[in-house]
Amino acid sequence: MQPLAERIQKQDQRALARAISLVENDDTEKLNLLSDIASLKKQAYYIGITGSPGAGKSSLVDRLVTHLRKQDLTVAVIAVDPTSPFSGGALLGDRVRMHDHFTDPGVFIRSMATRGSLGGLARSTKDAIRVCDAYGFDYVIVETVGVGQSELDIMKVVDTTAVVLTPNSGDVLQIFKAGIMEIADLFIINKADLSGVGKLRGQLKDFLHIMDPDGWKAPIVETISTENKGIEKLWEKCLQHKNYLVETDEGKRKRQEQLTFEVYELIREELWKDVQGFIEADDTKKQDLDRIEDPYHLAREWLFEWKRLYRG
Ligand SMILES: Nc1nc2c(ncn2[C@@H]2O[C@H](COP(=O)(O)OP(=O)(O)OP(=O)(O)O)[C@@H](O)[C@H]2O)c(=O)[nH]1
Ligand SMILES: [Mg+2]
Repeated sequence: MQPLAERIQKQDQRALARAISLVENDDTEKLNLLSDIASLKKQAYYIGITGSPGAGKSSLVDRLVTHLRKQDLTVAVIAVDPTSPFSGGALLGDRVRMHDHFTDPGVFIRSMATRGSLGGLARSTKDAIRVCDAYGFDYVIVETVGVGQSELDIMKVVDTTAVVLTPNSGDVLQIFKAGIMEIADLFIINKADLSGVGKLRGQLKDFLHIMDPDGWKAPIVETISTENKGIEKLWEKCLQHKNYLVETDEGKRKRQEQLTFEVYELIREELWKDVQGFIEADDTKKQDLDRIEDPYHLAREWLFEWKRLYRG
């Protein structure tokens, strides 16, 4: 096992931070590290919190962390910030709103940005979740902004996905269109101190009625994170979903499906790096790219050439 993996197993937070930087920068050591880490898996529970900018996700996560710490549970928070090329420092403090937890050894907070990561933000976030799991946290909470493909991808690895909505924001339609409704296990109406809560709840129920899934029916919880209201109820619903996943074996199925997907994704990524290197090392190929007429023909030709070279 790699020394870094060993240090993570011994709960060295600096090693944890370093490992996440490795996956974020798509370091050549990444696959070896992740492979060692996979064998250390400790069964943390993953929770994803998504919603529009400013919906109150970080404030909610902050309250949840406090709630968990009171029960002596440890937690890692990964804040995904697709808009920012930076991570760490003051920016993280401001966006994540968790100043009180930064010095608590039972809490680890990390922001993931687009910087580096060839495999994409979703890929490096999933790897970071795994690294936090191997460290031995009880819970890993992932905060993502917005409703893009990369958020949807990230939400596929978490066990419970909570979607945060606010009154009078027009969020519901957005979320419905983006396909988030299908993956939501829990809806949070935050800023329930504002007017329009009843209307939002009604709209949400209408959409949920259209969906009418067979198994788990996503509950709606109201919170006012600034006043620490509704947090216990929110946690209760998270645990209910967790129990549902365990009792029905749905959780196992979900994780297994995700692992299969990841094997394919990793193969695709590694193969592509290989093929890309092969293309970019060849100047005539680069010239060909400037005058493509038939992309199908070119792709087939290059793949054929690459296969002949590498498969012997
Ligand atoms: N009135 C009211 N304001 C709230 C509530 N929760 C959060 N806010 C305020 O909403 C603003 C955004 O809160 P954040 O927790 O940073 O929201 P976020 O969703 O993490 O924001 P981004 O990470 O920037 O997308 C802050 O000014 C909070 O004080 C609430 O329940 N009621
Ligand atoms: Mg935030």
